[in-house]
Amino acid sequence: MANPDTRKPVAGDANHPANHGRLCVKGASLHETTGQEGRLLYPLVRGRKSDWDQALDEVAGAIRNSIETYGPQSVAFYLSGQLLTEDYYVANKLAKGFLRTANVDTNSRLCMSSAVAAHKRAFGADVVPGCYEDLELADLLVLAGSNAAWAHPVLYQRMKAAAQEGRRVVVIDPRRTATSELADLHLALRPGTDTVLFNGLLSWLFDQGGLDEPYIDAHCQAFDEALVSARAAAPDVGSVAEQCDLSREDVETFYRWFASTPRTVTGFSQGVNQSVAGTDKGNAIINCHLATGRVGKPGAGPFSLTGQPNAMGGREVGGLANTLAAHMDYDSPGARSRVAGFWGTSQVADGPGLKAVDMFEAVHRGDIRVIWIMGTNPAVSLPDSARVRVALARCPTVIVSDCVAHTDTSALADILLPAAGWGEKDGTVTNSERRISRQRRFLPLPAEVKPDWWIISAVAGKLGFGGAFDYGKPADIFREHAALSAHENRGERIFNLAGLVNLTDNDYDALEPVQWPVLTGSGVTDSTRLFADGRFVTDNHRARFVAINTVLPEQKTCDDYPMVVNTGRIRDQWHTMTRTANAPRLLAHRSEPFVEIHHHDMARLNLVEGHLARLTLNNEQFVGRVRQSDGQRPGEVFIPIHWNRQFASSGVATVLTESVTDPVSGQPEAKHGRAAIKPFRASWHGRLLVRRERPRRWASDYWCHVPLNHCDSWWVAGRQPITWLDAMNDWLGGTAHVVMSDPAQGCFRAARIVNGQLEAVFMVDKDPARIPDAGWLDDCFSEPTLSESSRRALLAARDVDVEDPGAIICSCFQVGEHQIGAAIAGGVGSVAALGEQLRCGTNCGSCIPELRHLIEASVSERA
Ligand SMILES: Nc1nc2c(c(=O)[nH]1)N[C@H]1C(S)=C(S)[C@@H](COP(=O)(O)OP(=O)(O)OC[C@H]3O[C@@H](n4cnc5c(=O)[nH]c(N)nc54)[C@H](O)[C@@H]3O)O[C@H]1N2
Ligand SMILES: Nc1nc2c(c(=O)[nH]1)N[C@H]1C(S)=C(S)[C@@H](COP(=O)(O)OP(=O)(O)OC[C@H]3O[C@@H](n4cnc5c(=O)[nH]c(N)nc54)[C@H](O)[C@@H]3O)O[C@H]1N2
Ligand SMILES: [Mo]
Repeated sequence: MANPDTRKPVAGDANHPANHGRLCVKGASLHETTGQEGRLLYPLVRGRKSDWDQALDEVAGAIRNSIETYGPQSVAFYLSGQLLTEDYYVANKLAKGFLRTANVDTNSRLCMSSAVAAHKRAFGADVVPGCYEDLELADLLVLAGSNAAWAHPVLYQRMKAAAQEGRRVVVIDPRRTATSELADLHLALRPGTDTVLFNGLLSWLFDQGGLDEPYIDAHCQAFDEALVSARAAAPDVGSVAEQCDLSREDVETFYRWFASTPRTVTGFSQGVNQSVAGTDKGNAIINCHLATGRVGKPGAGPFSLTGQPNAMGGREVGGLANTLAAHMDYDSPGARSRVAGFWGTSQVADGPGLKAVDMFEAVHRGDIRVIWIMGTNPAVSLPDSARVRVALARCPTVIVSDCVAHTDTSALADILLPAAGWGEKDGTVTNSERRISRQRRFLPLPAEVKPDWWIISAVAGKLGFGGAFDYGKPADIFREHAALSAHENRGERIFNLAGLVNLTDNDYDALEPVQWPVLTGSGVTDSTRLFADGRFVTDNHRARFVAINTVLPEQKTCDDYPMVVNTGRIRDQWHTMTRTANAPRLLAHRSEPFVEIHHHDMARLNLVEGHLARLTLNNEQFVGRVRQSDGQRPGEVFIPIHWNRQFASSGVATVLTESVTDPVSGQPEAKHGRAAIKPFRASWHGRLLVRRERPRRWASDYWCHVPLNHCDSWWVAGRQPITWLDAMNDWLGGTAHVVMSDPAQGCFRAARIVNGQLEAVFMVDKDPARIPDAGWLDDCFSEPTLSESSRRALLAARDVDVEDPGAIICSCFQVGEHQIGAAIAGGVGSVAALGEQLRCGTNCGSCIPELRHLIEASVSERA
């Protein structure tokens, strides 16, 4: 937990072309997560504190022994889009160039690999043709499988601000999201049916004369095959409507708008990529853009919205198992010898390695015996994560480089290496529009912490490859990376940083954000948009239509597991929350795992708002708070991906998503799990607050850890009744001083005060809705001596003289639902007026959809 007051707040860079200085609430809270608390500060070997020399010997020894005994493929690297390009480059080079193992993959496999594969199929290379400005210039913005309001909030603010007269937005997502606020048309399609919708669009464009035939003739190939497949799969609007479970009118409206709007951008994200048909979905979208000649033009193009800070950089260095390096695949002509010559090695891996899901299966089987995981938390994020944990537990040597000490993956590591985190590391990242930005270090490296590139290079040195890994600083690596991209590149490879090869150290430090390709001299081109001239990077320079013959995933639900499980992100948490959970204000929006479900299902299944529900699949379970959401389709639930075993008893979403992958990209299906659902029958619910660093002895069937500003807290619940007076001292870490017990109401409250300071509070109720908010109590923990009035108010859990703000809606200014409700009741009728009165929504803006929703709800209630 951070003390927000001791660190300087973070500000955006007003000159950066991507955000113009705007930050989302996670970015604006970064300073609360950069402390040393919870950090991994020194190497650990089998649980024992170690030093670098010994830890590096252990890593090098394990790799060497495994290669000698079992061959190079027994060693695997699992990398991440959290790494900087320089880190990534060095890891890829060591594994593929010197250890001769092709088993290098990255968490981008779970994220962008379907988009990568779709780009390669259509354009000949993994290229996002457009840029962010296109999302502003578009007259029709289609957002497919993207909740940008929460997942790309800064870009979303740009899209929103750019709404010019007549601009339309279509959101394609099975559930209503914060992003649908922007939608003129929301297509809540049956999950997985995007290929039908876009196949249908292609055949409709043909029927209606909406094709750009000259463009197709001059710049594309294989159109006829694509059209035949589209017509077979989606012959007419009626068939599309039926398969996608949409109304005919809505489908037709979308098709008409698409046909009549030259400036159309289709932004797509995980609702497209994370699917058994992810690559086909991507190509079905790109097909429609090619058919209308809308690629790489201002305000027109398909636009893959990338997730991680540096997913793109990882794609550029070749971190995916099927690529070699610098946008060259193993089978690109001459690639292996070119790369071997450049690196000065004869040990380049022979061919593509195992993709993430298969890689962990090979670990499970015992074929992979050493795995080095850097900057990712696969015990939480891979599908069927229960099996992934078994695989890691079985694996003879698991090496984990992370900046955080306790994660679900580090718990299974034999060797733990302390890596530098944001603010401490130095290098470059690339964003969705191919823009390379410097990330500059401004904090010292704490304790024994080292940057990832240093750790990997040091292991390379121990293995005898020091000459090829003799890097003194990130600039050395970047120049080499740029040089490889330009090496023997006469325009065949569009990823080319020739213009950055000769950067001096000072140039590198001062590097301004720049989009690739970056060519030199007379070859200088404008990299803002690519392919505008209709010349692609396939062999014959024509873009390829792809025939989409996807057989729709058969209904995966069954009598035992009837609910469709959709998983995704929430506004204020990042992935497995190893860092965002350190900022208490980021937990204020949603503090617990939850299940969003339609009220018809709630009624049918006896689920109650605010109580707990239990989702099960095989022997695994997910327990979360029930949230009624009529933006859910009946029969489908949405659960967040962020909670893990460090923060909740049963909050891991991936136990409900099975290891099913896209046949082309290998990307796992993460949006379409299945489960049985029931109320989690608790005889009591509680909230425990404890001053930090105190002994805690308690156990409950359900718990969820919520760090607060001045204390630690847990939501708890139990199936069996407990005699509170007996259990109390254990739970509070000593004698309770203030106690209130009302067994008839199932209500119990206790607090412990030591030397005048609040030490612990426990609140129990059979109805969780009656448990008070912890905000006021949290502040009481900071009082050096608890005042008499606070003491009296302890059991009410709030200062009775001050209004209770309610659940926090605006994280930036900590404005709660009750305050907003009161303002609306008092006549405030717009988001702007709310902002004037309470400041909510005036910083990052990501709560605006919820503010608008509250205003609308109150209007419709009054009506
Ligand atoms: N707050 C926050 N922001 C983040 C992240 C984070 O952890 N937290 N992570 C970053 C990363 S790495 C990524 S990859 C991005 C992801 O960004 P997004 O892809 O926007 O986020 P998700 O919530 O994973 O999924 C998007 C939507 O896909 C919908 N969906 C599910 N099934 C289907 C389907 O069959 N068809 C369609 N069309 N839609 C479907 C879901 O209902 C969901 O609303 O976010 C990035 N930004
Ligand atoms: N069911 C389901 N599963 C999903 C998804 C989904 O939508 N649904 N989304 C998928 C997607 S798109 C993604 S991107 C993944 C994300 O899943 P992960 O990659 O597993 O998630 P993170 O929490 O980002 O893990 C990053 C880890 O790296 C550490 N770290 C941070 N910075 C550094 C650094 O500089 N160096 C090192 N060595 N370590 C660092 C963090 O502490 C953390 O432990 O999850 C995927 N899994
Ligand atoms: Mo991602």
